Amino acid sequence: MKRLLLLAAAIPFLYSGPPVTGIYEIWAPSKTGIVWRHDNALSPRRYQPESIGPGVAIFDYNNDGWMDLYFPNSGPCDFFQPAKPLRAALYRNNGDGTFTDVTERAGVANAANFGIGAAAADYDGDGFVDLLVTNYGRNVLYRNRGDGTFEDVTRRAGLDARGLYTSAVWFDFNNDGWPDLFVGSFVRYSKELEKECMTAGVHHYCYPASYEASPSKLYRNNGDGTFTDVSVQSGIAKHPGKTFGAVAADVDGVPNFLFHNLRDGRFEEIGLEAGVAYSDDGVARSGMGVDAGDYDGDGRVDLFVANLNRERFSIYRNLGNLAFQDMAGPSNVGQETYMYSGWGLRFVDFDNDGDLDLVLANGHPDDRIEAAHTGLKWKEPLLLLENRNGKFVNRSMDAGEGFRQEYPARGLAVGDLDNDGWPDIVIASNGAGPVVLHHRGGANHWIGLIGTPPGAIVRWPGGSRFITAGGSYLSSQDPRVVIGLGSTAKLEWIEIEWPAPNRRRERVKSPAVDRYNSVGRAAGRASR
Ligand SMILES: [Ca+2]
Ligand SMILES: [Ca+2]
Ligand SMILES: [Ca+2]
Ligand SMILES: [Ca+2]
Repeated sequence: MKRLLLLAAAIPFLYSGPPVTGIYEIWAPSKTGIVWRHDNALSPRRYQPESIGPGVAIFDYNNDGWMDLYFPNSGPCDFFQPAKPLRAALYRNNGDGTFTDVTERAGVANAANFGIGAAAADYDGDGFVDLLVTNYGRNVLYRNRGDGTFEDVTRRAGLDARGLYTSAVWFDFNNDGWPDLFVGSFVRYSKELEKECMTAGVHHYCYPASYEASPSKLYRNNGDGTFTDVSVQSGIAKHPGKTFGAVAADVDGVPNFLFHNLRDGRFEEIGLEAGVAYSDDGVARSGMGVDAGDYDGDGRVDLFVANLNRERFSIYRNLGNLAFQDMAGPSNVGQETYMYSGWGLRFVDFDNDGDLDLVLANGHPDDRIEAAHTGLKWKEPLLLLENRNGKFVNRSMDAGEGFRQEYPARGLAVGDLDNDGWPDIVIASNGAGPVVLHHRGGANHWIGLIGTPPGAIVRWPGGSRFITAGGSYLSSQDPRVVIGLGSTAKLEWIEIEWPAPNRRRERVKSPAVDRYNSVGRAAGRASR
């Protein structure tokens, strides 16, 4: 351990110039064509929603097998009238490292709203992925018509609600085969409700404790294009929180919505047990970005929660029976994250060796923090932490130039943008352009699966992977799963356990490795 620390500290002195290699390379806007930039609506008054977004969605809107990108933008609201019209951006992936802005033709500009986050799923089962955009104002559901265009069906679908919405998650909580929708609400907010938070006569963003909590929304998908608001009957409305991130995972054999709220930023005092108190589903409470994944390979889904600086991030090991233990200390996560404020994050096997590593996007919520606190910065670096038997080793120093820069990062999504089986990363920054980090690849083998829904479990001779929904912050992830196989070039079998209620197990013998395989309904579609 000591030796590792010394090596890491020595690297900057060994190289005088920036290394030309690294695990990730930046795909610059000049190469990708992704020149859109987020406008954070920054005002001298520092209205809270300015500091919250944006997220990013990775999804294949035109079913050509290449993952496309969607970025929400701010827009008109009670405290902000843009000087010139602002819009979100949908970029079509051309499959050659370039992207084409198709926002106008697709009709997803969301220009009338103050956009924050996005979540993609095929809610109506027509084979085309739809898009829910969360806003300060009213959320928007864009139905994918399948011809490259979308229609706003929010009102017809019954999703018209006003508020300050953050992360949304599509997840079939009642196991009827239709994806339901959780929409996190941050706080009760309007221009009039904004508080006075000042240092030396200058406004800065208030901490969440300044605001009144507001209940999140849970909508049941009726299967006919409409939704029923079940926030009250599900108990979610009884627990007004300050929800930033949200993830859905099967932590105990039944689907749980694990949403967390700030509750003055104190997770430890509430405790997860106290938080799992509504109906039969679980509710976890705390920090900002979240994710779920079985990082220690014991067959139970663990949780990760990012917090504000000096709070340490939490990695909750699932002990079974809905008991969790924070492993921040022993896992090294606490030490590596102590000075950061975390937003988008993801369990991802970046080295394709079979275990889940972590990528974290950070940034202080208050752009004026540097004037108030020495040692804290608005822009912070990304972190890449490699899982070595449950301990996380900081690999940021050799992860490429993207990990040596600092960003006002918020959203983060992981997806394979060039279909080479290696996970690329997209960061959405507050008031700046997105950052696309391309994985340079490696020698390890992998197998990709298309068509594994949230709630499914994938097993192979070397381990298992739980398919979750949501996670990160304001963002939506590549729905495909990639299993890293290390040096193993042949796989005897891979098994998919489909979600409840049928829990059917489907075993494929000698599946093709180093490529994506369609399974279930996706396989049916592919063979048509
Ligand atoms: Ca596409
Ligand atoms: Ca659809
Ligand atoms: Ca790994
Ligand atoms: Ca890739």
